[in-house]
Amino acid sequence: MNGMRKILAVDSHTGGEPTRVIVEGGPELGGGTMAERRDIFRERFDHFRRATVCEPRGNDVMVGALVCEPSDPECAAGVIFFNNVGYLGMCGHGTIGLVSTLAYLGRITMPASGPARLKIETPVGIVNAMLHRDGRVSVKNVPSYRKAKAVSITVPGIGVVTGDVAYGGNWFFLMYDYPGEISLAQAGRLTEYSERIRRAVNEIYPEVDHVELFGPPSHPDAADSKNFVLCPGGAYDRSPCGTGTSAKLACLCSDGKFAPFDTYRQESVTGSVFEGHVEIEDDVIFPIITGSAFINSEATLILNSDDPLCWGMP
Ligand code: PYC
Repeated sequence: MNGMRKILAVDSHTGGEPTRVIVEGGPELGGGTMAERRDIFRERFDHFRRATVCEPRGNDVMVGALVCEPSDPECAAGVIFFNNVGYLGMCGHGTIGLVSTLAYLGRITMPASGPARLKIETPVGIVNAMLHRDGRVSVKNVPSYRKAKAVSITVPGIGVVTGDVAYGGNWFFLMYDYPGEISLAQAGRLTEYSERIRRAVNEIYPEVDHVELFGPPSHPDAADSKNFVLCPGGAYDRSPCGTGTSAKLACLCSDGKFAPFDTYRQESVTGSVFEGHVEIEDDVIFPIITGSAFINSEATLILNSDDPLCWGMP
């Protein structure tokens, strides 16, 4: 690369968790499925991921969302999510951020009444989104399920922990009875605790890349539970985590503790809340997550070939 390259991005946050939607200037990934394009992104353009979400332009919490032409003509957009260390299958807070960004850019037409409905293609399947008239966004996620119930694992420095392994668009280990306090003041301790769990869980379930700890909500009238979610790159989710809430709903449904028309409210470690519902079709659980995103900035990222950190911190 010689000289300057410009990338247009819109930044938002969903319950405190940032999403950087790349709207122009992304790599050319061809016309395959979103999973095929994600693989090309990873193999040939990983430097673009680092340049847009890692320091010095981004940070460890930032989630990138590359908007693509969908391969399925029924979809309004395709998207590939990525973070400081790699690629995410789905991203709940990121999809809410993406829909709010498309609305901000005038790319969603509201019908005369009711919500706008759009399909979005992700590497792990099509999700159905609704932009409500008050700006909230609901995402009907990909099928979610529990793979293993009440798995007991010996974690060095902690002891035996028990939890479920479940899929909600990403893979989670869910520990329901975290013995300490879930609060921002404890974020360092929660991160270290979850890292230890992840390392031990990965000996048996290498696919698990997120750890989700649960405790009581701050205000029982405002939420049903509070969580702390460790993401693959070591940052914790500031939002209640859409895919993590989906994994939790799948577990609750499998235990017969949650059914269509019930409402579940998941509070995050920062105090933001997602509302969850489920639809069950032919015994397949589709979680529906509702939240709000707010636009923070429109940015032109400048990649200057003279900059030794042009492609992000090593
Ligand atoms: O909301 O699904 C989510 C998510 C995954 C990683 C960060 N946020």
